[in-house]
Amino acid sequence: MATAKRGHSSASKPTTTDCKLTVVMPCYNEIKTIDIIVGQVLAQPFDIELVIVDDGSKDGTRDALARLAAAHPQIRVLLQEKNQGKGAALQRGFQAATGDIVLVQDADLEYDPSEYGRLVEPILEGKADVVFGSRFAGESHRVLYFWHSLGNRMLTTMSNVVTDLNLTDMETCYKVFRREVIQAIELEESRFGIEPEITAKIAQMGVRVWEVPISYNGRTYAEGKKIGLKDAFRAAYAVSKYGLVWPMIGRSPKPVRDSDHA
Ligand SMILES: Nc1nc2c(ncn2[C@@H]2O[C@H](COP(=O)(O)OP(=O)(O)O)[C@@H](O)[C@H]2O)c(=O)[nH]1
Ligand SMILES: [Mg+2]
Repeated sequence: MATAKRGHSSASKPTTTDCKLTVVMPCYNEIKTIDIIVGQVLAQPFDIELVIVDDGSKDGTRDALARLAAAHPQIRVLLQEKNQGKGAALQRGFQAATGDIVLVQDADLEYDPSEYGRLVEPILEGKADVVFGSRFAGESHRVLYFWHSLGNRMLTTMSNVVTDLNLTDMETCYKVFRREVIQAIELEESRFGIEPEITAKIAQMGVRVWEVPISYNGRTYAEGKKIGLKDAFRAAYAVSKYGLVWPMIGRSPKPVRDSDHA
């Protein structure tokens, strides 16, 4: 990682750099949004490697991805033979990543790539190993489902209880990692249980976690949102499956030495 190119909102702080950013995009039947989101990602002022993992799409997304990959050398498309879930797609994308920093980007338009600058800033400043973008930390967001947001808050609280992290949005898509950190974690969850699993394993590593506010343009079920009650139950199960060992055995976070950071 090295020098600064251009910042997000604050001109005085070092922000985007000529470090390489790998954006891992899990993608399942997103024909309505894939061209737009890919355009938005590639427009960000980073040296970007965009790893798109298609999860067995059947709506024409695969043809769109072939066209996009042919037009943009920064794009690598990985095809899952059959639908396996967001977690499996992320696992494949993380292993394929070659950038200094790895960031998760969903293929719908709920999260805004113009916020990458603020998301990577704590890592570039050498303060963080992992950054979560929080939809509940004060940025603008579309007003949508109450029960859905209550579910999110409950899952975050349950996760915090077992990990002893004070996150405000465990389920966020925007999770950013130093590549060495995410590639050191063995992941198992194939579907939406991946979010609490990543969070618990990050907590157990004792790396430095930061949270930054992000905006959120949530979509409705009519607009294509797919996550549902079943996924919430699986996430709750994953919170206890991967998180419970942590306070029980009273392990202290391992200090991260300065020499561990690029
Ligand atoms: N729902 C769903 N999304 C998947 C799957 N595999 C990959 N994805 C991608 O994972 C991301 C999150 O899914 P999404 O349905 O937007 O979740 P939600 O917005 O939280 O309801 C999107 O980019 C999906 O295209 C899958 O099997 N099911
Ligand atoms: Mg989504």
